[in-house]
Amino acid sequence: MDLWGKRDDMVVHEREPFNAEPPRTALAEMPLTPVESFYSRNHGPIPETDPVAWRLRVDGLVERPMELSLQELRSRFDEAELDATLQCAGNRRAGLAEVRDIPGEDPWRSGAVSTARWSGARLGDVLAAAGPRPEAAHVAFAAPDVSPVADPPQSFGASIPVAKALGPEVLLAWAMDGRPLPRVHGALLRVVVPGWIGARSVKWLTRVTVQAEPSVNYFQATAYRLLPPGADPVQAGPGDGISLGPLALNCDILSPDDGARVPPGPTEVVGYALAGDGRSVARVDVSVDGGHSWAQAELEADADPWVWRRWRIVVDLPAGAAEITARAWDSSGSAMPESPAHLWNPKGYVNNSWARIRLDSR
Ligand SMILES: Nc1nc2c(c(=O)[nH]1)N[C@H]1C(S)=C(S)[C@@H](COP(=O)(O)O)O[C@H]1N2
Ligand SMILES: [Mo]
Repeated sequence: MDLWGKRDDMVVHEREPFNAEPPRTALAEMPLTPVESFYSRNHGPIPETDPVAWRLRVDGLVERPMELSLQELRSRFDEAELDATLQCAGNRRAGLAEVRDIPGEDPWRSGAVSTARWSGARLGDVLAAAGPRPEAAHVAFAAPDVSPVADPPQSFGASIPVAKALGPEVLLAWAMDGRPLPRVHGALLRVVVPGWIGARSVKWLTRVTVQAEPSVNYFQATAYRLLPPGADPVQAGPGDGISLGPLALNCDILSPDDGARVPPGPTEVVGYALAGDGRSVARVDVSVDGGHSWAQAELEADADPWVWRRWRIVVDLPAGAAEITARAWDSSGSAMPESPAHLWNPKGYVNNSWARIRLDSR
């Protein structure tokens, strides 16, 4: 269980808790990321769930609190199936860490993003059965994995606003790519919140609580918040900074690999772009001259907003040390900032600066 069934060439940032990402070229291979390549982000030891004893509690500001076995959940609610991309708020942190040190956080490269086909009950259906009271404003998720990272150590948790929780895309998923959820990805049940940072897709789910306020869990109230550049993250407390929820528009180059040796001349470049909560990717520009001139990449047809939009382009690589740059635009006309220096923040979240790779094309 060393690599939790992942491919041998995963970049392992930590073994305990297990934190690993695939090389970018593994993500280039196909639209759905095979489970063995899917990144894994954990804040504490991976719990083992007893499928017989396990129950999901649904409580808080609801008319009819419930306690459901997996069997009851599956028989009472329709099964929905949906492709969705998960992206960690720390994806591409390595680019920010080049600007200024980010102590205590893993330097994720391009691989803390992956796509799967999820099956489960719609959270909205389960909430409708429980009957939210009028004061209901947030839906909180609890799990048993205790994180030593939290101060004081506590189990992982998160919340999302009721309006998002009722969206048909938000699932309580028991399967990934048609198979029961693997333990490392949250068995027996996990939340999947498409279009939002991965941290809200709570794994090993045990409890859904409807409440008037956001979760006070450390990972909602204190971590996964964007602090101003001058703030001391060690001193940060509940409510400081911007709470991260909906994803920011982002894109990346997946092939060729950064640093690869590629002969000059026509070269195919492949990547993805992902827009935030319900927006869609409208255009991807690629440059081989550091952003002086741009060509538009060809976008894959599928425009489902919850899934990354893959793109490709053939560029004419100059001889010598070449650099390829990519940037995306979304359906609101928003673009990505040029430099990670403008985005640097003490915990290294949301690096959506232009994607860059350097190639040796002698
Ligand atoms: N219970 C629990 N859920 C969790 C986490 C965790 O540590 N514990 N990590 C979160 C974060 S930060 C991310 S990015 C995603 C990663 O999901 P994955 O490991 O299935 O790729 O799970 C989220 N859900
Ligand atoms: Mo994350």
